Amino acid sequence: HSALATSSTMRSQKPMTPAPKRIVRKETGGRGDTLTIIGADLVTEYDRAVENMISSSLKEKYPHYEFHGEETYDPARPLTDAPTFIVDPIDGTINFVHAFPFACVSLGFAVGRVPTVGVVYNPSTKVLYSAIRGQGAFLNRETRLPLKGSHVEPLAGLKNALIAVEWGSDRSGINWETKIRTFEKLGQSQEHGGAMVRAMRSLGSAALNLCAVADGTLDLYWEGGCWAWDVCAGWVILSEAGGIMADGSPGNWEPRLDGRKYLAIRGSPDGAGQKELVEEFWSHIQGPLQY
Ligand code: LIP
Repeated sequence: HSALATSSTMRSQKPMTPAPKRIVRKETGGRGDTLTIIGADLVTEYDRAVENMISSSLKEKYPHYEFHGEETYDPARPLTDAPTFIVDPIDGTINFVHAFPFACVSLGFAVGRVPTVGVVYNPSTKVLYSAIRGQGAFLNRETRLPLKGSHVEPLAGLKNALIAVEWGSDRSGINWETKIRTFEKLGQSQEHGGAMVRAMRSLGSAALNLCAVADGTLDLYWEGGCWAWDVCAGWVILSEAGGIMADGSPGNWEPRLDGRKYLAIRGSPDGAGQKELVEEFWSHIQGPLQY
């Protein structure tokens, strides 16, 4: 779809993150988004250049595998069971544009729509997460996840949890209503019927949120509206670190890779408290998520 180039309005440019030269606004098209979300759904020339670099190199080395990337996604070619690279060249583009150092390259690979290989790299912090299904998850190639000591605390309910939620780019309609009513319920005191989680964060990168749940920094992450390229890599890392991925809507323990709503829970000793935390969270969701 056509794109409209505008000049960048960078306010602060910290040395660790290269400053995007211009922002290209997404228009109505491929992903079914609407023009009303233009202000929150950005793509820079860097997103396109990085995806181009990754896809050319992967296609050269693995010509028989499919490639599914955020910037070249074609809704006429949805995800299939074929071995597929699933890539977000810059996950956390808004952070990247604002030089907030929480953005990454998210490289996933799925077979039969099962997330199988995941690599997530944040160039600002130089932190690399990686995992292969059945072979464990690693931090900076050497340290196995979960980090020693990070999962010693059993999960002890939402009121003791640090959780991540995201606004996403679509700020209207039924899904937005469900999200904001759920955010309110999660934060509200228990005497008033809320869950009163310890705290909520919105850090702006699905892949890094999943890695933070994998390494035990976060207890839980919930989002509706993101895409397979946002979650594929992080999902492998999460599962291999002992975490679980459930559906973002109540009742489904086996979410689809392209289902667009996800609930991730960190590992704990013998998995204690994981299912209970999923069910407790589901009980606070205030309406449908329709993707
Ligand atoms: C973004 C995410 C963010 C989420 C947005 C979007 P982008 O990816 O990672 O956490 O809330 O819906 O998907 O657009 O920066 O690659």
